[in-house]
Amino acid sequence: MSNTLTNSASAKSKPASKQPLSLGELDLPTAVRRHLTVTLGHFDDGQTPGNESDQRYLYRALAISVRDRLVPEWQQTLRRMRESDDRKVYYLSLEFLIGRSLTNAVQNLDLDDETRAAMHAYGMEMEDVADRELDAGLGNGGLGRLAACFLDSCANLQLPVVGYGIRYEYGMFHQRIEDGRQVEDPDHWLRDGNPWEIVRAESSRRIRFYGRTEQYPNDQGKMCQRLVDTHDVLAVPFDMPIPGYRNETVNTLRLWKASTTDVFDLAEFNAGSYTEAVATKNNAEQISMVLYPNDASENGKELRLKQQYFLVSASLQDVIDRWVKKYGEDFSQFGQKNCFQLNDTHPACAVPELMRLLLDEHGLEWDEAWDVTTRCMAYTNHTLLPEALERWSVGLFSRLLPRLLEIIYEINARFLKLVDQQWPGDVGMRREMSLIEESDNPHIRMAYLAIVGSFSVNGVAGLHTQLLESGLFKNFAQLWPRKFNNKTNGVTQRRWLAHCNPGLRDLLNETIGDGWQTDLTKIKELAPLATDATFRQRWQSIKLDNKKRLSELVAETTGVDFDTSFMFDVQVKRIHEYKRQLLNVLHVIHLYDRIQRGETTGMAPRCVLIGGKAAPGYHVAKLIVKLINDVAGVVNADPKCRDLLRMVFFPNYRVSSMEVICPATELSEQISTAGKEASGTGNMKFMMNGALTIGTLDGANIEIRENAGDENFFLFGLDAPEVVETKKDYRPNDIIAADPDIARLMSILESGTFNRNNPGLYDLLTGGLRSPHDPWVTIADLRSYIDAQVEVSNTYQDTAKWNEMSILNTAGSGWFSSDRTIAQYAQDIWDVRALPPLK
Ligand code: B1H
Repeated sequence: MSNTLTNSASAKSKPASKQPLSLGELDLPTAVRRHLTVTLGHFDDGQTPGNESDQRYLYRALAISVRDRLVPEWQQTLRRMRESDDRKVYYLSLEFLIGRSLTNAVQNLDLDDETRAAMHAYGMEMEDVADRELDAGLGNGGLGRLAACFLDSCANLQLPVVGYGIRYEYGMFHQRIEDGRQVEDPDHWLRDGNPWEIVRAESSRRIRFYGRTEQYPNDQGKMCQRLVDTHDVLAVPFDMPIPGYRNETVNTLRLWKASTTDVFDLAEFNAGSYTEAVATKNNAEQISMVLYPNDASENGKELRLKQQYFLVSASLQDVIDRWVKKYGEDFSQFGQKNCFQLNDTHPACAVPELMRLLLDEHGLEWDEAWDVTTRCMAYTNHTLLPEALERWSVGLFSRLLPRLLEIIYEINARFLKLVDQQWPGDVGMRREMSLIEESDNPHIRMAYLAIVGSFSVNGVAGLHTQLLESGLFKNFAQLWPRKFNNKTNGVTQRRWLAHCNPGLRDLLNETIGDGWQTDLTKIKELAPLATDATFRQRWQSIKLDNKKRLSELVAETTGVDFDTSFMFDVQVKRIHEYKRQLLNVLHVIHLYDRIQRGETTGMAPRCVLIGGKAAPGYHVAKLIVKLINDVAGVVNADPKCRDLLRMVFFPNYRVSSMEVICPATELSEQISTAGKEASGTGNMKFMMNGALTIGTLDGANIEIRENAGDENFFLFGLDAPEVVETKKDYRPNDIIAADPDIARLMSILESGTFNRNNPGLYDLLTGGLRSPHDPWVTIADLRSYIDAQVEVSNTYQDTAKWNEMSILNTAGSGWFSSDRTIAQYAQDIWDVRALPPLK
């Protein structure tokens, strides 16, 4: 058989295993055709793929062809990793919100023109084929997307970093709106297969749950601990390539799938209960079945703790196994050569689990093991919200992970001695700082466990880190001031500017060169062009094209007509009370009221878009979704609003929708209660794409304002200390009564304008707004917000001014590249450098 896949000249002289495989060097059209017909067995008549299913085949054939091109560089990078003795980093995260991979790989491999041409042969545009890819939605929101941006930047900087996560069978649920309400459908993203993963069954790990600990004498007669009678689950790794930007580097994201250890249990099989034995398989696989959709609230479910331990144990065993193969049982250098970055407390079991592996499986003494552990763990905190701080019941923990609990108790006992030295006799301090929160139902404080076990603790924006040090972790910051540091979040400009906004990308490349794609500080060279009238014209026309693209998507998904001559005013993010989508709605009701009263002078026409998912069990958030839909319904049906106001709830907001939304946005709503949003990252994507921000002094907004210039940011509301002050004597009803605009909009809302057939529906929301205990002090910020929106309106009508400000926002966004964030992690925390090329 003639083999077109190998280089025939060298095929003669080399043994088969050494023959270079040039599969990736087939020209793209041939590769696609081959995969379509041979790999996927699809009938290819060379005609335009007529239906959706044909297009899905074409997508898959293209994806595999592009993946083939990645494989040689991927293998090279793995060899570079193996051969290097430098320190390596493992990013442990329960979430990686990757989104789509095809277009990212095409861009990073510089295959745009080839791909386009190959698809034209099938009468298809590349974008339409790429649209067939389902998002890998293995995350809730900001925290998961940050992990994905970080991996991109690590590959771009050629850093020796591996991501470790869970291969959820079902990702973030699909959101559908029915009668204005959110309905959740499962997201079976793997149903067509996943061309971006390679299973490595040979590297599976055994994970042990339940059971009990037992003392036994080892070979040297030393008494040791071991776990017996455990229920075991297998962790099977699936690797995904993370391509660097045109730099011959492809890093790895390793995702674990849970599987049964044996096809069936022999004892049970012999006892005749074959079906029961096979059914245990199902049980094991539950662990990686579904992503928990509770952004920013812990839920205490046993399955969630199983997921956390499953990820942590599999990943640590993986790293240790490779260590032992290379360096033997000498762990003295393990801490210097490895670093585990914990993405929030979700993987905080890594601290006691590494201790367990070193003590029980590798025979280290406590002090040695603790020294190694605290040299390689680093913890990132992502939230100050008390309801999101993880605490696990000691009872649950002792059943599921008995040995880990023993180790946590020992860590705590030793830690409390230190507390006693620092604050002699201060029992209050002991109680406050203990890793165990004592009560009838004691709980483990996972954040404290992570702090005690790590050499670095960081927040995700300047204000957030300050608040951690002065509030939540005050005692720990006093004890270990040098552990605490800030790493302001960032986003990758390659996905969030170059890929999603090709019009702007081309304009930037033409005017300042393309260096910004790998060094976003260069984007400041744009600033002088802000006053150039011709440039501003081009800037505006790109925005208009992007608005047309979004407008088509909005029409397709909701039937609402977004007029592209209106201002596009956008708030997309998870639905949460602290993010204050309600404040946005109150402003829309105010505009509606003005329109009803004919008081429209100076009002710039707007299209208001709100999108985001509510946690399925978060009743208030779901009610807010319903209200947004109901207000939109009334506004869009009112002829008086037609020329001034449109509103839409954008369903199933996800990574791939943000790629269409952010380039088209003109006004970015970042309106959380000050002190509540740790950082935000959507705010950065909008800024890069030239949106102006209306926002509070919260999270990274503060740094956005500093970098854009105060005059190019619409600031409103209380700052974090003022929020604390306000809460001491907060009387929203007085504010409402004293302000006619606010009184009117509240009465419109409370009189049932938006819930004609459902009286009382929104009482929970209006009652909350009027409550002196409203934690989000929405009414306190409303006047200031309305006034800032008037400013926005006025500015928008001065097109030249608006464009100038827009350009200055993009020009000021250099700080918000995740390349900068990751360079700081690499320098200050990880102490790692770029991988050297192969010798
Ligand atoms: C953030 C979360 C989060 N903070 C619990 N905390 C979760 C907490 O499934 N859970 O249990 C999931 C997610 N997510 C976000 O992190 C912050 O709210 C944002 O402000 C920040 O930008 C983002 C990335 O740092």
